[in-house]
Amino acid sequence: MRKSAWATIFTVCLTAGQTVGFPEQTENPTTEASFLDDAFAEIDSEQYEGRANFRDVPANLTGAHLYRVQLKNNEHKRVFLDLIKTEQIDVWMQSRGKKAKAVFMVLATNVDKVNLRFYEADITLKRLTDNVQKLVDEENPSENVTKLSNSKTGYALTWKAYHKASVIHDFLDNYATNYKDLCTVEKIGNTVEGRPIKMIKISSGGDKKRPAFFIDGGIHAREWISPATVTYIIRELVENRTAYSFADEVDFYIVPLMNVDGYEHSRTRDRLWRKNRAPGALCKGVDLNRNFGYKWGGKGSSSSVCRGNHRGPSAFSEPESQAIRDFILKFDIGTFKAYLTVHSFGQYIMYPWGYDYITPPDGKELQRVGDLAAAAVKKLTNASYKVGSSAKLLYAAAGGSDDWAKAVAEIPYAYTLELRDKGDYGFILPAKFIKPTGLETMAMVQVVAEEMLKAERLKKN
Ligand code: 0X9
Ligand code: ZN
Repeated sequence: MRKSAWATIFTVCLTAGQTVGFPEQTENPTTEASFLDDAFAEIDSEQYEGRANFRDVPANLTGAHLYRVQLKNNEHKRVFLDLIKTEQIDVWMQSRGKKAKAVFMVLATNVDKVNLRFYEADITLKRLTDNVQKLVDEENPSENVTKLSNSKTGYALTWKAYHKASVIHDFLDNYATNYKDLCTVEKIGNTVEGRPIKMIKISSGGDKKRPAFFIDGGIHAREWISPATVTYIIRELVENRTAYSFADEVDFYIVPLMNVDGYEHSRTRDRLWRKNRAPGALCKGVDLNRNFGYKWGGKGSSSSVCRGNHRGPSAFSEPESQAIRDFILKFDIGTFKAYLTVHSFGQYIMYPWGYDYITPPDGKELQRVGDLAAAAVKKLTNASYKVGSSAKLLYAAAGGSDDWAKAVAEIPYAYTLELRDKGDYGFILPAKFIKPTGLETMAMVQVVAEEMLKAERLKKN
């Protein structure tokens, strides 16, 4: 496999025992706040191997509460950290900074204990629901409700419900058949359980060399809004193509559902499953967003197989992450100019680095384009998205597809999108939000594509 120039430089640097590669801006590492940040980043490391977090046994969500909290000072953070370590709470989302926030779930059996602990520490909680199972039951309309669309479009996929993997894949195949000049579908690999990983290329064709744009969805099984939104983008680029002047200038390569096995597991067995379905005697699954091969094994990634952020035995140990790597590296470095990896939730537009609290040399440009995307969304649907580097906004987590895309595949405009919502429903976002989320994500794609094209034109002139 061909190695990029940067990858070679990194290898040389690392053998020399240094951790350089990019000029980096580091935050003061000695403050109390950063001590706590590192504690959060390392929380899932082997020291805290626990039992309640055995995610192979689906949690009983009946009577489970969901809360939002603001961690206003270090004491708040310490209490919160302790509840994570003792596995009394299951964190769905957390952010850093002065207004550090978290959304977390408490199983029915722990509700009283946890409430008491927060009360003693004088921390106010906002309860979002007292029965997570009810959210799950009401999230997705039945197939009967959506069936009618099939006769109109020729495919069963709708944006009124979350659909099974085969319906998503049939939608791609339908486009390959009905839009032969525009769409091609390729199986770029197989999952651990042998399901196909499908990629759709949307391109006006011909020999013209266009900048390429890669989008991955559904790395994390439970983030259903991701594949739903990415298929919405595909539909826009195909059926509503004339609305986007950039569409003919860019070649799109889109994998709407990377973690096919995990998604199916989340649909049928365990709604909150996150990882792939890699086999394991004790626990299954590797977090595919900790398995990519740049700074693999670093902060915020666990070697413990039962953890939600288990990084796997080695970089790219998993067929799902391998498929993405091998597909992208088949092209010359410089072909891809933009990479979006689509997740939920929290409403963030984030750029590298994720592996540590530092930003790449072109961080200002990534911030500028991110700000433009957030402004476009604000205008369109009034939803607010925060923009920044992912480690600084959320937490440090090494092995993400975004960092790999930026550092190794040398894709300049690499972003992670955390879609809706801000935690009212979290991962269990009702299907009625698919359309507005799709609409605003398309606006982000448009801004990134247009700004990337502008930068290309500037380079040429
Ligand atoms: O933790 C993650 O993988 C992402 N958040 S999520 O809630 N969707 O799981 C954030 C990833 C940001 N990027 C990197 N850390 N590289
Ligand atoms: Zn995710």
